[in-house]
Amino acid sequence: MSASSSSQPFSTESYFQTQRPPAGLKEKSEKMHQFVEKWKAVNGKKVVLVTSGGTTVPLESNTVRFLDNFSAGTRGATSAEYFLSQGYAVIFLHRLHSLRPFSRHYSHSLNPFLDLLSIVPSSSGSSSSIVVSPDHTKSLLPILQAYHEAQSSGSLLSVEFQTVNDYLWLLKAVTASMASLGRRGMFYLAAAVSDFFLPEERVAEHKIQSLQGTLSLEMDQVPKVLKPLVQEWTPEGYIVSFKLETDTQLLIPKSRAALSRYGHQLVIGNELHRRKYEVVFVERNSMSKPEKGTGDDRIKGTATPPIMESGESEKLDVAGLEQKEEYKETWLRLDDLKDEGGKGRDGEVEIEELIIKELLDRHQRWIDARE
Ligand code: 9Z3
Repeated sequence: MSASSSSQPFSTESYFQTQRPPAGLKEKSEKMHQFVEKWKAVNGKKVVLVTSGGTTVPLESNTVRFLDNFSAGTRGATSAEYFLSQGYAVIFLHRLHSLRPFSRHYSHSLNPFLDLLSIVPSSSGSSSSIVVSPDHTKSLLPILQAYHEAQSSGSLLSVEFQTVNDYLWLLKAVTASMASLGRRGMFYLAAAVSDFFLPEERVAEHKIQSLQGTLSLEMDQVPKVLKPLVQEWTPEGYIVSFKLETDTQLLIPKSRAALSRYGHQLVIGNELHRRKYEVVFVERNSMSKPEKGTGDDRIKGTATPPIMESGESEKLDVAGLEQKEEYKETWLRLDDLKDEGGKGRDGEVEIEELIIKELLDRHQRWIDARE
């Protein structure tokens, strides 16, 4: 498979001009818009968009095969629960069939729900009944209560995507609605988004036949939509992106590079195998000045084009970024949470509890700093 393309890279603009919107976009966008409007009318209510799960890249339009991203959606589904418990209204934009808030505790592979249940035999000819086994009741109760609370208040809206194209169009649409929340809106972009895609004109209509021998694919780079999202679509939103690496050495320099390029508030770095136990918050040192002509200008409210256009290679001046003192890093580790006596709802410690706790303060400060 070839990962390079000889054609002109897609900018965000040319992407949306040439790639068709997915079926159902209008209805889903309208639902998200109504949700935002409902909560905007509630004084002081904060709204967060949580994106979650992997995106697919179909190889055929009658799709039999597709490329996928590993994410199960644990980070997003877990975080959504903690945001709800902290009073946020949550738009949960997630990959079809990935983990969802509340039901994630009973995923079919880890904790099949049938294992929770016991049959109570009939005593006098009436039919048998089913109950939750007593040893599961204690852990299920708070989950069910929180789920019912989210249902009755209408504070959780779940919207599905499957392909990277679905994701990009839905992200654009929901951001347009959330922009009107100003600083009350938070973007928590935890979905594992493909870096490469096949433009629709190069997607085979029917199942690719094996008769042709080897299969070569030339994929285009997905435009970096974080750039217009931060600088044009929602200049006031509090934006948190995630950076995933498998080489720990790259985590901090690449997170700094993303901050510098896009000018948003926070990058949460995580290494693939340690992601459930530790993450690093990378942000601008409040004393440091944004660089002129980079995405950093956004923190002064004067966004100008960033140093790197979409489609350019991600060459990193690691040494340069390491010398700068304008970034600070805060590591969050599960041990820190245990020390404070925290624990997840089902008794297991979850790093998302710590992440959301840290974000609350930062988001509030962002709101309070409004001029
Ligand atoms: C993340 O880094 C998430 O934390 C994970 C969560 C995908 C690792 P799980 O769903 O995993 O709990 O299994 N998300 C962002 C990944 C991503 O695509 N980041 C892009 C990048 O690293 C930038 S937006 O380049």
